[in-house]
Amino acid sequence: MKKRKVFVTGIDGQDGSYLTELLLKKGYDVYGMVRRVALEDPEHHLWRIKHLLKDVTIYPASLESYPSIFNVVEKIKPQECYHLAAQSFVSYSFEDEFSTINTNINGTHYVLSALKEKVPQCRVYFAASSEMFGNAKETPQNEFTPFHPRSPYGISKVAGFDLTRNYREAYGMFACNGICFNHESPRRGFEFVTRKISYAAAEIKMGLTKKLHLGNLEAKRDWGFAGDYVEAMWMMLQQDKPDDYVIATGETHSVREFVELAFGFAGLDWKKHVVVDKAFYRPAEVHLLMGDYSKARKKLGWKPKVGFRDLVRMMVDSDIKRIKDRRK
Ligand code: NDP
Ligand code: GDR
Repeated sequence: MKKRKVFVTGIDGQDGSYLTELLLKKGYDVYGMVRRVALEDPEHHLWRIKHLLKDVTIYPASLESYPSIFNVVEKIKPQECYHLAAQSFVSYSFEDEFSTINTNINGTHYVLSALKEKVPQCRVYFAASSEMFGNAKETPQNEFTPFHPRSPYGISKVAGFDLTRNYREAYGMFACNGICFNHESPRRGFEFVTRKISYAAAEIKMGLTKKLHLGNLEAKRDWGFAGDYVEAMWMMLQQDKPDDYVIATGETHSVREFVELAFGFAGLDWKKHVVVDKAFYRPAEVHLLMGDYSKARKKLGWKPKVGFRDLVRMMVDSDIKRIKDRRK
């Protein structure tokens, strides 16, 4: 039997790497797009998918260029597409509003339009975000909670969400939004708070540094494990009908709790090392996010497997090992 072809944008990001592992296990023929610069220096840029490169086909393309995306879609003619690529760092979106908004909104529009032109039957997943709830009107947040984004990034995801829904309604495409809450892993980018904390705890334990500068310790997030969330993405595209789903753990924890736990696992007293630094505060903060994933549980049969404590431990242990391995 011919393998199903799947196109993953953002394949070299955190989620792209876990999703690709899942799709290969399920027997898909996996194609991804990365930026040209990544192919010039794969050792550095493609570290998360180094172990998968022999099993996937990678094309250069960029979210800024419709022709590049169109050409890739035309070459692959995928049956499923997971659109994960984005400028995903909320803080940076305040520093460069224009590029975040242009890249994220246009990029999503280009992907949807190219699929509609070349393979309208292709099932497509869009990586929407809990950041769309922003200053949320209710807690926990579900699929009916109104959006009130608090950053250029959040605004760009609301537009991507609406574009995806509209391609479903206007053109009958099988297009789904995954409203994913924060999900982390040992492959998380170093600028996000969880990885910044787990890596600093490991470095301090190993005597490489002494201090960790952080912003708002009181912000609360619903943190899950990325490996669990990519399963939900895949499940959405296997349903009879396209729909939108909240993917979350249903728990919320503050940055302070994450720090306490991470430093505790490393055998450290966080109060001796953490410095609160206004430089890491955001012009507008999202104070409290907690997702209600009951629709995903009922309709997809999905639930998170890794809990908060295990996630923190996994990240700290992995960073300590990473530093030890480097020393060998
Ligand atoms: P990452 O930041 O790890 O990955 C983002 C990916 O997008 C990278 O592969 C990056 O490539 C690619 N990318 C960025 N800009 C461009 C561009 N101009 N052209 C082509 N590719 C580009 O994010 P995650 O894996 O954590 O998240 C995946 C998606 O899910 C993102 O859209 C994110 O906004 C969204 N999301 C993530 C959540 C989370 O908690 N992780 C929660 C909710 C939504 P490069 O390596 O070249 O930069
Ligand atoms: P977030 O993740 O903005 O929720 O977006 P991030 O880890 O950047 O911030 C979480 C919370 O921690 C607070 N914080 C700090 N954040 C960072 N990065 N660095 C710090 O030093 C620091 N100190 C405190 C922040 O103010 C914030 O409240 C992530 C991304 O993956 C998005 O792409 C995704 O859509 C959402 O999760 C859901």
